Amino acid sequence: MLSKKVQEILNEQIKIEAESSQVYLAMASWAEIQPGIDNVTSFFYQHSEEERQHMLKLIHFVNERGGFATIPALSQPQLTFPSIKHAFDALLKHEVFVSESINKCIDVALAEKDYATHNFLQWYVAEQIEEEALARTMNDKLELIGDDKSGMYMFDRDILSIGMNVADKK
Ligand code: OFO
Repeated sequence: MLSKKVQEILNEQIKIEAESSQVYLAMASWAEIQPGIDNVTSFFYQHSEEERQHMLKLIHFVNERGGFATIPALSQPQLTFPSIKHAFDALLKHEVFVSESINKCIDVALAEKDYATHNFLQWYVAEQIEEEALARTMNDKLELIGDDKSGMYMFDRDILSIGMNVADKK
């Protein structure tokens, strides 16, 4: 059975995962109307879908442990970006924020001696390490590319495999 405090913090995390999905969905929609970045667009759509799965995993966990997962209202994310680099900067900042919020959940689980929730959250810790590493890799590459159009062509060509390579190093 979840304590009130653990249920509250996990419901907050459900909202953060749902908003993460919206943030990346907005990036995907913006990218879709930019010329020549079809794979960047797919990357954002896939990332949005993954965040929705993270939200659902939390909803099921809360409900299965005798709590009640509450479905939150969501705020509107940033809709447009001055450049692809700005979008990936925003993605990295958002992932760092999510990692901090997962750490807060763990703090509460430990304070409440809820070791099952602590154990469950380790999956999110590993996921955040991977996602932050991926976002940093993307930002480093975009920094090198600058305004070089052929570099951007290759970034878009390779982006889906960059994601897989970072995941393989785990
Ligand atoms: Fe939910 O994985 Fe990152 O944010």
